Amino acid sequence: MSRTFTMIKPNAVGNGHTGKILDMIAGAGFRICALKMVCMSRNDAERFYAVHKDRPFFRRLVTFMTSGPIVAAVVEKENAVEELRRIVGSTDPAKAEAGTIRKLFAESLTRNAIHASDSDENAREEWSHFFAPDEIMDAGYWLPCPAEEIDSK
Ligand code: 3AN
Repeated sequence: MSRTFTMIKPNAVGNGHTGKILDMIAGAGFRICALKMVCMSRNDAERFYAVHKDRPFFRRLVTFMTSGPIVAAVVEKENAVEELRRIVGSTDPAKAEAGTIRKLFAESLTRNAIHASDSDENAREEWSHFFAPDEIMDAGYWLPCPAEEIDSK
């Protein structure tokens, strides 16, 4: 089992699509291990997107990512990085495949609804911006507790 990091971006959160996107991720067989809604500061966004700091779209990206809350999550499945990027679709929504999250919810290359890490190593680095190790739940926390055990208390 492997994990990846995802972030629902301000346009998708603001348009009320958080629940639908999380449902698509869960429907594709992912378990949510960590989940949090936060507003990134400019400094947070600049650090998160540091690899893009020399790209022409960097300022636009930082301004967009700080324009409203985002929902950060760590999700788990076999081949998590590859599988999540498959259901997220291409960076450019015009090229995104039918049925992908970006095809449904992205509005432009910048306002493209969701981020998904592109490698195991980047996933670990990216989720560390949002989650302390003890905020990422192990399977034992979210596997359902047998009802009798609770009802008998
Ligand atoms: P992805 O998120 O699909 O892995 P990256 O890592 O190449 O794409 O780019 C990070 C983010 O930067 C994208 N999600 C998108 O919001 C933004 N971005 C990438 N390329 C462009 C571009 N040419 N113009 C505007 N924004 C861009």
